[in-house]
Amino acid sequence: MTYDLYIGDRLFSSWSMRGWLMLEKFNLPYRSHMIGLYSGTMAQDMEPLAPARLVPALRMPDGTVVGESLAMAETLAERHPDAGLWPSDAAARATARWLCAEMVAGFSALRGECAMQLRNVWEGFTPSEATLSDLERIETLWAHARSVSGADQGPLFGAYSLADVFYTPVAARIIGYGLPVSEANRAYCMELLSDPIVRQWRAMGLTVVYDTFPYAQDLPSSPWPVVGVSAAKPVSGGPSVNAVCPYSGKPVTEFLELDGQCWGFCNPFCRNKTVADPEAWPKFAAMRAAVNDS
Ligand SMILES: N[C@@H](CCC(=O)N[C@@H](CS)C(=O)NCC(=O)O)C(=O)O
Repeated sequence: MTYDLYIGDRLFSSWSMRGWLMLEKFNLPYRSHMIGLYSGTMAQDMEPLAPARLVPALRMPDGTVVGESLAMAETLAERHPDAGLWPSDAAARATARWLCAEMVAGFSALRGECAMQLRNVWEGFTPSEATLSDLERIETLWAHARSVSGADQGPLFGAYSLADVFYTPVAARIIGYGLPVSEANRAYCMELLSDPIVRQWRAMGLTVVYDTFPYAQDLPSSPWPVVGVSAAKPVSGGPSVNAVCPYSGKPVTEFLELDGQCWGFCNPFCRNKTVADPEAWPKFAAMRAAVNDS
């Protein structure tokens, strides 16, 4: 039983990120497929999923296609009642549904003005009044969630749930544009973005090189605060410490250098995602630790 998840460019597609998190964070089996959001192939790539026309889209094991992230969330929660997608407490669950629905329907100023991008932090961005008012509303909703759940920090409803999934791209906008929120809410945003799973999503996104960066701002930027500047860099040849790829076990053909050591991978994508954020990948970390701690 495997789902097929159709997503767009990871650095920018906030809805794709939600779709991916709802499978990945709750350990549901899936294969992901890229849709060419910016390459001009989107309509053609989506044809087999018609009438779904936006990403993410989910194909269920029986072939049924679900467009719209909230419908995907509800479908997955119904099919996997023990996976904890919604909070177990009924009041918390109802409130979490409300927060997700309001996210899908609202915050148009924030979404329009601050397109999600996971590359860097824009310095000196000035939000409009309408965006400030969206942020106020988001903080009100988060405070309400915490008053219902009693969780004064961490996931909104105590245990990680779909509410945290739906607000992770909001956290990326708050951090990526330096938007004003309370210290506690900034800490919550940083916690969402520091999740190793979110770091992996971002690292995979960074493997794509854009001739023109979509949604560029005419502003100075600083490094993404979760990771900083990666200490790894790609190199053209070995020999590497390892003979086989940490991810596939296949012989290595692509290389990176990190802290004076050369490591090998079996394909450029896995090498590049590791260059982007070496700490995000448990299998690579375990391989390094096995060599360096012995
Ligand atoms: N309401 C949809 C929104 C999906 C959406 O807007 N996806 C964007 C990418 S983040 C998209 O497919 N854009 C392509 C387009 O508008 O042509 C959902 O909840 O899934």
